[in-house]
Amino acid sequence: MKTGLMWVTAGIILAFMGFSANAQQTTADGDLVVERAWTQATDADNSSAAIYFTLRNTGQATIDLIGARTQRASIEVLHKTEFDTTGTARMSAVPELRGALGETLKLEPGGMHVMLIDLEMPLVEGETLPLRLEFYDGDDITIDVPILAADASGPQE
Ligand SMILES: [Cu+2]
Repeated sequence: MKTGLMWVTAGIILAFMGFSANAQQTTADGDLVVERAWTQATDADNSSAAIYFTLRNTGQATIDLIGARTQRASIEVLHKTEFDTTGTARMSAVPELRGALGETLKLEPGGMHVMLIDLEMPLVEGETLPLRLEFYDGDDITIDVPILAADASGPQE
């Protein structure tokens, strides 16, 4: 009985940790901290999604995010949204996102993001999406990205 209760309690704590939009996730060597990860729910008509988070460089060197991987999509690319002379938003692939010493990279709507293309199935609000971030120095970190409402504009403070 007691063991069962412990597992239930642990499950509840983990569920809260997984769902907290502002949960911090840090690489093993402590060189960077990922915060405020989120994405939007998608429907069957939309097979792509953008993922946002902030990346805080807490180490002694420049960090270079060079890729992302998830089981949930066929293709993952680093994207940047820029506005052309007519004010139209255009996304283009970038080879890396670089964060200098002490810098915080903000991936947010209208700017940098991780683009998931060809989703296996729609992203459901309330669930989380595991996403592995890969860095030039060989570091990697798997973050849990909370899936917010389709019209969400970011995690609540
Ligand atoms: Cu994009």
